[in-house]
Amino acid sequence: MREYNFDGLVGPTHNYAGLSPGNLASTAHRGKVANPRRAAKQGLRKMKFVADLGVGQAVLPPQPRPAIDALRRLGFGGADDAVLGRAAAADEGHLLRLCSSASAMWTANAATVAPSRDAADGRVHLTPANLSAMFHRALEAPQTTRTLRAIFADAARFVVHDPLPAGAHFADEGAANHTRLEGEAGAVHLLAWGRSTWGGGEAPRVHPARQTREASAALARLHQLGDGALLWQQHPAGIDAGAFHTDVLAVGNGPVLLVHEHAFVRPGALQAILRARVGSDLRWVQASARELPVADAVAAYPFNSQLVTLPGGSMAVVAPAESEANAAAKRYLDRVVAADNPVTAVHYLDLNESMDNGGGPACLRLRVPLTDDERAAVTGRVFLDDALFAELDDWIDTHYRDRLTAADLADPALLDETRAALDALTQLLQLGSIYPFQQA
Ligand code: SUG
Repeated sequence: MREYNFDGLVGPTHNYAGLSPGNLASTAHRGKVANPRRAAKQGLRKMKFVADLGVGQAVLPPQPRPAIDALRRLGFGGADDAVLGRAAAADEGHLLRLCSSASAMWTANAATVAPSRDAADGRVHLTPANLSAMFHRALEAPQTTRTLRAIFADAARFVVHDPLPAGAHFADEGAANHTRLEGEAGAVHLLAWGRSTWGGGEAPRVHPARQTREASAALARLHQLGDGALLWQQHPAGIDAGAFHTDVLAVGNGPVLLVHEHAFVRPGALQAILRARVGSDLRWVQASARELPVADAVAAYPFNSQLVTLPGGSMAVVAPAESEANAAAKRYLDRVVAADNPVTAVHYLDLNESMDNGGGPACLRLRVPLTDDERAAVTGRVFLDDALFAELDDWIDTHYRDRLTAADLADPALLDETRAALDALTQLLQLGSIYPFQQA
């Protein structure tokens, strides 16, 4: 079994609309002029960097935006340009901004995944996240389901479930709240949640908790994890400090967990349970709030790193450049490398366009562990090699603007450009017609 990181290509409508309360970067950068071309290239360069480390790398396509179909369902009628104009005039353009986000780039929120080795039926399980907590993200679920079903089509090896039923009760944010750890004693799926609709646990007071305990429990059932699942609460103080997903304050791989003391409630108890279930090779590397104030962890995102296993068996951290610039975050990552664990290097990458919307290296990828047989059964040309990298780089040059503001979202030319881009992309990735506008 090998891990493949499915990164989301940043879509041509990448912009800063301040859509996510509780995500401090999103709120702070509202109205900033975006550069979609640079954003897409930063993401693509990260994919190449990870692939060049010898780590499995693949790509997921963006979603059609502005979401004309959603705007029509909200009562904006007429031809496409009329829909855009009417939506731009309503609620000071807020509905158009909600329906135009390129947020599908953060594929850690696309789905939750269980490898075939851990599921009772021996298949890879994927459940697209309903993303019910935020309207602009909930729009992603139907297309994510179509896209994953096109790529993981072989029903003997893969099952792509329906997203959990919509609504607050089963609000699900995908793998951003999921960590699979594995050591000498076994594998554990740590499924973290922020609130429970049935009751239990102290809820955050300032910012919304996006994932429910009930959703996490449903994922454990769907993925047939049995005793392999462990449900645990995110620390409400962490959420209130801006850690809207678990992956803002923790990242795990194999027997290693990098974790801030405000990531989970009762960290000592969690560590003891994991040591028993993962094994004595568990490496729990905790940052205290004194060593790394949670505000620095949220601003610099050292935990929103990728923690990857290299071909030789050691591990590397792929961190955002913001973590190198923040003294406390860098000291912590240096300590991780120096401590007794498999981590031997930290690499810092410039992902500023995504970071300013609250998305670091970890947000941009969905981890899919596959056996060689399963990899061979994947549909489409999605695994990154040098040829695909070069073609995607050209594709970005051809189709992306280097400047985008909220006012541009009503431009009918932008809609035409994004459709042309996605149409060309599905051919390049050999995925067939996965978008409704291609079937109309
Ligand atoms: O859902 N930002 C995303 C960031 C997602 C980060 N993902 C993980 N932590 N796994 C969100 O809050 C901001 C869009 C805007 O404001 O324009 C946004 O959707």
